Amino acid sequence: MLATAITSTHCPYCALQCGMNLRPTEDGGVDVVERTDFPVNRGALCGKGRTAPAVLSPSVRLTGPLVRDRATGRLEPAGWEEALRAVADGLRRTREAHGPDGVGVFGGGGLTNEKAYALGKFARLVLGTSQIDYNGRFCMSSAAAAHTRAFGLDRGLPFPLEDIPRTGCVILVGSNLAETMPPALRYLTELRENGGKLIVVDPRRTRTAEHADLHLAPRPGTDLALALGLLHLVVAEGRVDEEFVAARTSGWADARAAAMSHWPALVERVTGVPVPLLREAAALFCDAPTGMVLTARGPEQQSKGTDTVGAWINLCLATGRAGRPLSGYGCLTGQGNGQGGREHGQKADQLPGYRKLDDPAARAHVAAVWGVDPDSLPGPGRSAYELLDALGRDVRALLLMGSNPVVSAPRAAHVEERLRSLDFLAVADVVLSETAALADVVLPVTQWAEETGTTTSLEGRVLLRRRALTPPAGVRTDLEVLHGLAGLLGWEKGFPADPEEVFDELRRASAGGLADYAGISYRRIAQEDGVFWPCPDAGHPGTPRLFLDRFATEDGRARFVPVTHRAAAEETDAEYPVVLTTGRVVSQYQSGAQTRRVAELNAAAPGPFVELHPRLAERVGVAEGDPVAVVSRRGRAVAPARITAGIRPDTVFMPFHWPGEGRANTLTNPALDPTSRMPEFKVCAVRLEPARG
Ligand SMILES: Nc1nc2c(c(=O)[nH]1)N[C@H]1C(S)=C(S)[C@@H](COP(=O)(O)OP(=O)(O)OC[C@H]3O[C@@H](n4cnc5c(=O)[nH]c(N)nc54)[C@H](O)[C@@H]3O)O[C@H]1N2
Ligand SMILES: Nc1nc2c(c(=O)[nH]1)N[C@H]1C(S)=C(S)[C@@H](COP(=O)(O)OP(=O)(O)OC[C@H]3O[C@@H](n4cnc5c(=O)[nH]c(N)nc54)[C@H](O)[C@@H]3O)O[C@H]1N2
Ligand code: SF4
Ligand SMILES: [Mo]
Repeated sequence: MLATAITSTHCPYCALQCGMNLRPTEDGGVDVVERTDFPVNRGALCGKGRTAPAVLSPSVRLTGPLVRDRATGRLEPAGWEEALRAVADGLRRTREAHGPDGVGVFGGGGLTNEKAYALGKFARLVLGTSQIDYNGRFCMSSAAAAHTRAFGLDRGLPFPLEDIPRTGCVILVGSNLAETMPPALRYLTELRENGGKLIVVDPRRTRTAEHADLHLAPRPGTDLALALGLLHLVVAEGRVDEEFVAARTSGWADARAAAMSHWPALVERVTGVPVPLLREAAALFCDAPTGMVLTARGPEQQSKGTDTVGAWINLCLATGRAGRPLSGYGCLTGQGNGQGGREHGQKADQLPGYRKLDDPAARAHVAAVWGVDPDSLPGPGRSAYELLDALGRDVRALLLMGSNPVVSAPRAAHVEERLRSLDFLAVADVVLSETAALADVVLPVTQWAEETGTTTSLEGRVLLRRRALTPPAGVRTDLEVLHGLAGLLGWEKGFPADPEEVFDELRRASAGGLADYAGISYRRIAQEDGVFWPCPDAGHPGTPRLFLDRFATEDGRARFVPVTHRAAAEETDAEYPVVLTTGRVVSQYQSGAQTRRVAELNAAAPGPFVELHPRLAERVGVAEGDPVAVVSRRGRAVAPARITAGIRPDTVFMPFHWPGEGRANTLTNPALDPTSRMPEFKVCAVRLEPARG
């Protein structure tokens, strides 16, 4: 059936959740057309959003279930009944043989709120397992942990993006916004047009850094020292906002003492950022009447990511740049539902509404909504990498929905081997991803334009994606998949396939929690350009700006955390003398499962590369385009050299969007942050070799 009218919705990819309109085409598909009424992007889209309908084509997507044939070992087409039964049997058998924790679940921050909620509920009730986590652990978990520690609540941005152009100074730490959220670059260019200052902290002179008043290029993994060095200067130069510190915070004395051991000269030695630039940054930040620090994956994806974000928060608190209009710390969350996906229970330690699984009151509340005994709910499980590492050992079967860890997990060759060692693997995906290709059963699901559901953007704004066209006959929604599996495993009720019904239950489950959605309805979202949580009741206006009166801690004060610098888990040495860092390019998304299937995007970003400085290239003996081997203690990857003076000579950069020989994650170090359990994607030690012949 053909959709007849234009449908207003949001992009399937990143956390900016740009508004777009979908217009039916003659062949039964949709085109993206401009939607100017959504304030966040005002019609602007990046190439990924513009080309998203290409992935709806049956030529690149899954159109029916696949079940692995025992005789041939190949994935063969199967009916839905057979496929769902095979999954239910696989999960049940493992549970019977190894207990409920023998079955694992892995989710994704791209799943809608409804799916994330249903998946967490499915794991805890139907499977009874504690072994659930998701790819958001690899994304913003360090910022989330630091947020909670300092402010008592974790919402990526405590203010809407529209506040950015009106602040006095922004320190943007390890975000390449110009490539990772292109329409949001406008907020930074408007900031500068208004006379505000922009400081970018990135070991590379990125397209984003090109816009900065001041670019600091620290050695990867040294942001903690950098932030402490700036705090040291703020104290030494008498720029602490003593009044704010006394009235709105606790713990300053210890945090101050910890920072004071980070002398500018020492910080220069650790970070490679010259003292005069440190002084200039501190002065720019303190001279402006208001200011913000925004972090993204650069400082967060480190084995000390939580403390690093904590240090940037300390800088904001000491200078009174928090809990006030046009000031504050924020994290630029990444995935389409990176914010909502971390609130509703697919995280190992969590129940809906950002409740804690080990809190008896939280268990009682959610168990009552679910109609079960609180004691029947399992306890907290393992973090994402620890779960992947346990596959084939004590976790023997896995249901995976919305992630492609064969490409995106750290130490990926090991993770791939763990996935292969499972007794049973089921993957729900829209395409045959590298991970789905390893599965015993592949369940093909509908895509963003074919289903309705909510996402929560990086601003904490709950948005509605609407169904714009009818999916192919052979695919089902993730909610239908969970509904079907729950039924086969004895749960006839409790797993509705209708998204609005799931959302209404989510609202009740979240009521009274930190991420309170109780007052948000599909109708309201549609009328109001989205609603910012917390929104406890239908009469509540929603909360675009947090913390203006008090922080979400028990005493209402923000907590300083005393932190000191420490080295990366893996330092360079004679054998591995170069630092590898990893990240993104504008035309590919994440593991590339979706965007590598779009011709226009592949033309723009055809494959992996190793970005390195001319001096390093000369030392290694490679010229532009030559294959270069990057070797770490985990493995070896090969990709063409891309030579640029915009990167530190001691550092190489690889994007992580591709599988195979150029897979960056073959190299990365799974060393985990002790609090957030974030792997160290942004720092490991490597050596380079020419790979000719
Ligand atoms: N095109 C595109 N856009 C995306 C995505 C995508 O895959 N492709 N993914 C989305 C998701 S899920 C996310 S999480 C966001 C990520 O968005 P970003 O965080 O902007 O992306 P990254 O490229 O991972 O890292 C940003 C920058 O960190 C720098 N960096 C590396 N090491 C360090 C370090 O030690 N310190 C500092 N300060 N900087 C460092 C890198 O050079 C890089 O320029 O993007 C979202 N948007
Ligand atoms: N080296 C390195 N590695 C990294 C990072 C880095 O900076 N460097 N960044 C990390 C970060 S921040 C992230 S977020 C992860 C992301 O890495 P992944 O978790 O692999 O993310 P995606 O590639 O988006 O994978 C999503 C998968 O789910 C499918 N999918 C999309 N929508 C749906 C849906 O609605 N339902 C279902 N069932 N499937 C769906 C897609 O087709 C795709 O196969 O990578 C991490 N890995
Ligand atoms: S910036 Fe993000 S949300 Fe906007 S069009 Fe691009 S991928 Fe989609
Ligand atoms: Mo992410």
